[in-house]
Amino acid sequence: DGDAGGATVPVGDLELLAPVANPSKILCVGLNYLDHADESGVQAPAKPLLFAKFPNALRADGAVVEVPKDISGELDYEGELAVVIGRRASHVGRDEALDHVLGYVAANDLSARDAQFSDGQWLRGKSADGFCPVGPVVVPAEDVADPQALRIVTRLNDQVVQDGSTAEMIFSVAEIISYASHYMTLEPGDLILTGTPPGVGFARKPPLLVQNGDVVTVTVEGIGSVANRVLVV
Ligand code: PYR
Repeated sequence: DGDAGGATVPVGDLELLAPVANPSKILCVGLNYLDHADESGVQAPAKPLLFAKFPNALRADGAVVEVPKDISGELDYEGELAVVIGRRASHVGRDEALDHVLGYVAANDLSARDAQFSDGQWLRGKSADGFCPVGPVVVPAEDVADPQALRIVTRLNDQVVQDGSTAEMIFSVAEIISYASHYMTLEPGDLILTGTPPGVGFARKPPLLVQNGDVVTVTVEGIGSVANRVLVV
């Protein structure tokens, strides 16, 4: 508002971070990598499997994720490429879908497997406070040559636990945006987590779950790393 007078606000980072701070929607895509569907013991979905988190789940890079004891039984990591919408998208085709992207950010779809799988739907296990770390910054779409050619590496402390590529997605970023936009209008600032490659903790033998004090780091090539310590409180 140019008439407000008073303080000027440096844009720079703010311009990029502000939309992510309070999105009207956080959509996620479950089972969007074939080998992850396999390790999860389910068939790959025939269309994007959309689920949601709320903004209470958002945490910045470096923030501690405090998880109440009640839901800390089977905590798991999921490294993902996330998309920030830049232009309202309603009923958009695949060919125009990427024109609606502001940029990309690394994300961790933290999950409490016990809650996720015991409820009959995933909300409680996916949207507890702090279950959606994103960061460190949104990289503008024009600086990302091909969102379907990005390596995703997840570390649990120093151990590499996921090492995949967005090339392996079943449904591309463009397909996800197009599909979702036929059901719900996507607004600027909305965040879409596009699914996780194989290597999640609950599917390992033996399971490798996130313990009190562990640090999970998700690195998306060319986009950045989001690292968060998890504390059980
Ligand atoms: C996911 O793909 O997000 C699961 O939690 C299985």
